[in-house]
Amino acid sequence: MKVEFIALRELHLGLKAPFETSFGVTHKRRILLVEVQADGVSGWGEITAGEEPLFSAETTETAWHVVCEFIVPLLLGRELSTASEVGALLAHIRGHPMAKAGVENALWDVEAQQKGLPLAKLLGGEREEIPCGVSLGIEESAAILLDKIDQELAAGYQRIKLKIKPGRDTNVVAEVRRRLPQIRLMVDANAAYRLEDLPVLKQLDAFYLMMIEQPLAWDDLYQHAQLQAQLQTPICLDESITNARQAAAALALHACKVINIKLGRVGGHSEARRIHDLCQQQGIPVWCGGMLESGIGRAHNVAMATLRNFVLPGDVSASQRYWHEDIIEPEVEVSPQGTIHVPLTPGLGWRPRRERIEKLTVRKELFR
Ligand code: OSB
Ligand code: MG
Repeated sequence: MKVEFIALRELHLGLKAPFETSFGVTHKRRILLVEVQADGVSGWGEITAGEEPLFSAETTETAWHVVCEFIVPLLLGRELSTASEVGALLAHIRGHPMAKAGVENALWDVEAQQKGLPLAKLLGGEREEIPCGVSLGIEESAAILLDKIDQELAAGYQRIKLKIKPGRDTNVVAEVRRRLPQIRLMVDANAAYRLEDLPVLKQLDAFYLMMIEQPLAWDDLYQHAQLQAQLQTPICLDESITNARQAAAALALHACKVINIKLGRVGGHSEARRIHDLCQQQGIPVWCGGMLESGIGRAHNVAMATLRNFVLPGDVSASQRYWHEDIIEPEVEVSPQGTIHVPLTPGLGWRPRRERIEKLTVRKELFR
């Protein structure tokens, strides 16, 4: 594959409803799309950086800068035999995994199309459908939240994840558990607690949650290990797992019992697969996280989640939960059984809607 052309686009998509986590409220997404052409084939990737540096250090703006100034010059005009070579070419750039992932993943799409394979197959995925859950933001009241949960369960989703923060945790979870004692339920704190909050976190053990996601600091492993030793509920790490070395350290320290894999957070498909393989060897289940992606990022998530050790329902759900109109066709749909059927066509399996993408684009940079 000779990299002939790279386009970086920023487009704005308003969420159907605001999404609140312990770190803030998101109303609209500033989405960065990477299009890479090699040997006449176009591949697409999405950069999942947030608008503000609240989930991780990256932002839409830092990713734009790093792609244009540092990543494009390394790749443009280069001959690659596989997308898996991109990681080594970018390894000396410290950090910025989301910027790297957007570009690397576009090349995975190119490679899959060139080989006539669905991306899932090229990655070594085995599932024909993937199990889906939903991530629900913090709401004004437990009553509002319960209505949303009812809706999602009726749609077929296999597990419910609730965002929590100090003061909006045990009370809300208790209420949900009272009404719905049987459902597969978990919580995500997005690093809102400290080890001193152990008494509150211990109270959560009473609700037999599947797991508690990222209770402590975004860059911590050691305190999570201390916490896990005192909690019954399995800890799942999200923010802290930025690459396969961190995953190995987390497992060696017993800092978690589950890992959430996000393509952007770990720098793309190659590193995601390394984490997946490591967890599989050590008997640690993984699931695919979400970052309020457009259809492009969502399609990549679906492909990754077909790998064998993605045994738990992820945060990959239907396009229509987020957007009035997505930028791919068809949209990502979820079956009444709470699964997404993996497409069998070459590449991503969902077609980017060029006209709509162009219409939503607020800036673009083209490199030849
Ligand atoms: O921590 O998993 C998270 C969204 C934005 C940033 C971080 C997270 C999330 C979600 C939503 O939980 C997942 C989704 O539905 O895309
Ligand atoms: Mg999370």
